[in-house]
Amino acid sequence: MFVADHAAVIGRGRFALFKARLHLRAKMPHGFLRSFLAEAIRVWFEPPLGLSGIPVPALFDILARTAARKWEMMRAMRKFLASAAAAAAVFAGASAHAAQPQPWEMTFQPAATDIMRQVTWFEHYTLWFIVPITLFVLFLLAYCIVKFRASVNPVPSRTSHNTLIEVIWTVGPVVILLCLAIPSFQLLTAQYTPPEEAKLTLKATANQWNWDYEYQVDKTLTFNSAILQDADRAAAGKEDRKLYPRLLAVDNEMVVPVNTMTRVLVTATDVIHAFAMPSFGVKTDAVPGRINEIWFKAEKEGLYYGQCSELCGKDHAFMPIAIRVVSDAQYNTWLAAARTDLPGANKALMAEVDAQDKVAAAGN
Ligand SMILES: [Cu+2]
Repeated sequence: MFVADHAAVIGRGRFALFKARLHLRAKMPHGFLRSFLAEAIRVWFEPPLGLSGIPVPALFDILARTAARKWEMMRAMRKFLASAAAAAAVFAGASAHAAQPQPWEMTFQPAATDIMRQVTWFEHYTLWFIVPITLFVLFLLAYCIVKFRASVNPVPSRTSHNTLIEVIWTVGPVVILLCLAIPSFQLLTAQYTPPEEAKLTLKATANQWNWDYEYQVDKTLTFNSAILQDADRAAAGKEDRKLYPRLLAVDNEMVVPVNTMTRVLVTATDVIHAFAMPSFGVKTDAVPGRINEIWFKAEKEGLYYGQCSELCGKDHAFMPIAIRVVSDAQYNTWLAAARTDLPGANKALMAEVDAQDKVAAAGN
């Protein structure tokens, strides 16, 4: 019935669309289960955004499109939830511009790169398989335990073969694994295929237990980045523990320009460490005598935190990674000043970013 409504909508424009939404909303309590199932089908078969390679079969695509169009309501609801979440993030204050682990966090940190968005998509997609399968197996177990219990089945059945069932439980898992493998390989390929040449190359060298960052630009800039000691907070102007959390804040952050293809060459001097930045969707081992390469293109300015992610010794938990994403102009000013006075350049950059955040907060 909504298909007819939808055709009318196209003809009569926005007012009709509004009316159709109202109509659908009024029907919501009855249609909820159907909406839920349609959404499940859509998420199940929608190809990951921006992924190239083997397309998802067209039939699935048509199903998904039909479902998505028919149940626009679900989207409206999600939009509402998303805007509520965004509003909550704004009210959370200083951390609105930073991505960092939160207490009792159940999901990934918000994505700051396209790759991380794809990782998040794939996680949701995978759950649509895992949860139904787990529930189904749980149901089967419970059903068998109750229905075939010894007290009501004194003489056990001697049935041992059923061709149809055996074909189903062989072909079913194969199809499910294919549904998981195809987008998984697409994502893996995307992670290892930078879409463009890097504009900035950095080298991150891990030591027990801090990082050296080398900017491979005209005149190479090298500095060390170590965990921020509480005693140094005041001198560094990093007393705001929301923005500079304990165990995550560092003395000198890696600074990179926003929307810039950045390549990071990762290595180590002593033992194996790992360079990881959750909201960028990057993680790679830092191996002595060998260089691993990662890339990212951060889309949002802010301060992002990661950690060494390979057990590397007694202070493994105390070698965080902090990346500050700033505008091109701020980056250039910082880079020029950092060559002669790194602490001064960092402070000037922090002051500028703080002032910018205050203006943005006042504008909200
Ligand atoms: Cu380490």
